[in-house]
Amino acid sequence: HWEWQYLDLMRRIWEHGDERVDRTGVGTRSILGAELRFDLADNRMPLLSTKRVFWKTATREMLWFLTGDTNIRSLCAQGVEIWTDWPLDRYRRETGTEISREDFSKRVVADEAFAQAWGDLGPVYGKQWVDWAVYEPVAIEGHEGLFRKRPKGVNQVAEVVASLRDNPGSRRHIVEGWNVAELNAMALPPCHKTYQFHVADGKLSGLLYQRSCDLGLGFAFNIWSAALLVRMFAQQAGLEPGELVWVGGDVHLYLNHAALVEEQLGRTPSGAPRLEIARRPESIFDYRIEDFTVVDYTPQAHISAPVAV
Ligand code: UFP
Repeated sequence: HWEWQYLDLMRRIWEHGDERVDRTGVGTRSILGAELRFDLADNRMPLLSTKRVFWKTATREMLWFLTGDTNIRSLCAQGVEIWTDWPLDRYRRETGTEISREDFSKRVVADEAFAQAWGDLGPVYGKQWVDWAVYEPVAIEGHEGLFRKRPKGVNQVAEVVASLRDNPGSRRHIVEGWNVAELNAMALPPCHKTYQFHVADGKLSGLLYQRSCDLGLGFAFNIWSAALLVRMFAQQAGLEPGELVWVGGDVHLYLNHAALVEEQLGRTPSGAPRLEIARRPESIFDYRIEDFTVVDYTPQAHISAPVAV
């Protein structure tokens, strides 16, 4: 079962990872560099069976990325709170207000001006994926060295769909989130920073390079989302799903995840969940949550663990 790769990696890091103080202050055990491979044939998906993964939440997030939106408002409106802690933190810090996460999220949904002021994450994934800023020189005499921002940036996602169709053999099918000049303006610099696609034999494979991976919590979402992205690109380009390759940079377990690690390493993977996509939308930007159904997913119980912010 593919999931042993994940559990073996978890055991290896827990037992042999370097103990390090990290940005969050929680502390991790960590290694540099890891690779996992998953065969996406027959609509199979890398959905963990050793704990329940809320794939719809991850799917809603992925669809939100594709809209280019960077405000948490539409996520909160759908009950998706995975990004809420960052704006909430800033709001509490800058206003000194004690507000619960629930009330903050409700206010973001109810009050558009409030959402504009406090709900934006900066130029995170969505912005970089579909509207990477481009600056071009303007020629005005006596004002050399002036640049202006093009009204529309680069839509990397649309360009990759086109290049998969027009030039399948290319080695440049890349969607990049790591916009060096804009990192400081982002609530969190991209973790799943680079996607590369590869066409062979009528099949589309994808590689995700994830610079930083919380193996106990983030990974389950990231691997699902990467596979989902490959499936959407494949459908749009008229290709069959091939392989998903996951490459991790700093792969770590938080020291306060001991209970999760122990519980999950005691479980045995089973089953082969599949993702059915109900229709082929006009473009990669037109998928809706109702288009996705997961079948044959019978996971073991969800394991909750604290998130390091
Ligand atoms: N993290 C993930 N996947 C994600 C995401 C965050 O694993 O998609 F957004 C984890 C990795 C790390 C922390 O533990 O969040 C980000 O912290 P840093 O930026 O310091 O690497």
